[in-house]
Amino acid sequence: MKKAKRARKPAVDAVSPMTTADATVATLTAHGIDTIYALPGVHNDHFFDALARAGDSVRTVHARHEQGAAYMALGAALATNRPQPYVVVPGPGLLNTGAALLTAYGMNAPVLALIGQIPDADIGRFLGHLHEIRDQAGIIARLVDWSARIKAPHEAPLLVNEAVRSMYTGRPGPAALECAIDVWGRKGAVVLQPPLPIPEVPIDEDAVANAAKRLGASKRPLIIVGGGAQDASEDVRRLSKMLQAPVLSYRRGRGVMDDSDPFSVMLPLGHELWREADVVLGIGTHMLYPHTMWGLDNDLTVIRIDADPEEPARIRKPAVALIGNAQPIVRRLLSMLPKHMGKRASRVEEMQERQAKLRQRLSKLKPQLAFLEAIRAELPEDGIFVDEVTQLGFAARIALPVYRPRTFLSPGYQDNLGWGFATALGVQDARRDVPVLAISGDGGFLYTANELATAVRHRIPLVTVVFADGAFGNVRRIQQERFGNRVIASDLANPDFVRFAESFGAAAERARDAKALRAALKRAFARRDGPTLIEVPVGPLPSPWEFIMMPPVRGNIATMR
Ligand SMILES: Cc1ncc(C[n+]2csc(CCOP(=O)(O)OP(=O)(O)O)c2C)c(N)n1
Ligand SMILES: [Mg+2]
Repeated sequence: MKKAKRARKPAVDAVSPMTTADATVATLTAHGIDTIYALPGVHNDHFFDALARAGDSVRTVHARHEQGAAYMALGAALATNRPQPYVVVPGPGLLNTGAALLTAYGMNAPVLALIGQIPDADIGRFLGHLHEIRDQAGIIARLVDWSARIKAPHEAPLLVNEAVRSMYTGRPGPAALECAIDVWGRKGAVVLQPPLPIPEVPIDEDAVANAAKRLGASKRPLIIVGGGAQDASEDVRRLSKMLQAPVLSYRRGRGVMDDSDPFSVMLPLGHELWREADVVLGIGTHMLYPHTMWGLDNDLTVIRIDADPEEPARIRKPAVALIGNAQPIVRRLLSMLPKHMGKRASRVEEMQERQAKLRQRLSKLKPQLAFLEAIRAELPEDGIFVDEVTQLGFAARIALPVYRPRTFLSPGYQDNLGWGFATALGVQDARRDVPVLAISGDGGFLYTANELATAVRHRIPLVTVVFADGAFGNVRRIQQERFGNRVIASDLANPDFVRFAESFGAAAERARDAKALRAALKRAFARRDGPTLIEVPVGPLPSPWEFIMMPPVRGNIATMR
């Protein structure tokens, strides 16, 4: 794995007396971790002092709200796929990070939550200590798959190592470590340990052969990719070519295929191809929409590749389940497939025609598409787009061309409004070498707009475009269309976003149309010393939902579930 290469040898391997905090920081740096997102407080004072004494080896980026710190860690983890810690106080501090941690779980992101605790001896006694919360460990255990409490200095290296390994083992995702206020500063004999190797999952050769046989015999195969395919991009592209199979992506799988390839298909075309498909290969995706909305029947063979052994059969048992990391499995499939298939007729022209027809249909979303064109024209191919739960985000998921893996970040099934701006700050902080663009609605942006202060303080050159329609526009449209125009709780009183951003010391301007947005973006990307906000005032935008929530096209939903 990438992280093993970057891992450093711990500075001390002999037994030496250290505090729990020092041992934790030393082990984090041994994993190549060089940044921690943070909001301090008395429970973690010894830990912060260890960070201060660690000097240049770890950069501490402090946010203005714990959710900001946790979203930034999420962004950094998503941008790099490397372990990314954040540290906060217990109780309210932990709960303030809840939505970010939940989203990290849903996105299988390697975020490490470091959470303070009340005095060790009093945990569970309900004495009313500062920030005490009932069963904090139990709450954390519901949010992540792996968690533990560090109870003594010598445990720190072992538990940090296990936490990091857990993030890349089985179903990937976040992990958490608690430590009590009086344990961080406790000194004891510590043996620092190098990072643990990530166990390789053996490939089930019979299952791969079975999948290769079925894919080789297929007439109209379809590949569906999710977040779990991001590191298998090259091999998925080869597989698509070999099988002449279109590859569908929606939110987390965007960028696995290069959208200049006509075989890279977005949701509405995928829906059409699902109806015709005889064999579907799902790679690192829940396949929830196809399974639960588009319909299944016995003429459709489903093959799944997933890191989580329990995932493939959750909705319906697939014909073949291949468990492990996508990349080596797809590679093995590629080597076996030629035995099971002849040369295939090219579907390039067919796919080009289908793409052209879809573009026609999508022209219904013209206002959104014009803004997305301006964005794409200025955001370089390796620039990273961070999506939000807003009209422009919904359109981007089905229409923004994406060319490279990990350059389109969307919150996945949580679709967690307000995640975008602070997450994008973490992305830009971790990838200062590429431009990062966040979009937001006026609703979503104010969830974490306070973190403009963090962006200025830490000179994070993120560019944010806020599309301001004076409403929770999506909610309002549903109320208008489906609830007899009884509009409730969906109008918004907004600040002047330009003056608001400027008051933090950020650069800001207003762009009233797509052309002005493009010009503003050019100026913004040229600025690398701090954040830029661009406000785009918009009216109501056409609904994208007919292209996203699509009806059954095969089988009988009721009997298949
Ligand atoms: C955490 C969370 N709370 C509430 C929602 C429900 N929700 C979905 S879209 C939306 C409105 C978004 O408003 P805005 O950010 O202004 O985007 P717009 O639809 O106006 O473009 C809301 C409240 C959600 N998805 N996530
Ligand atoms: Mg809005």
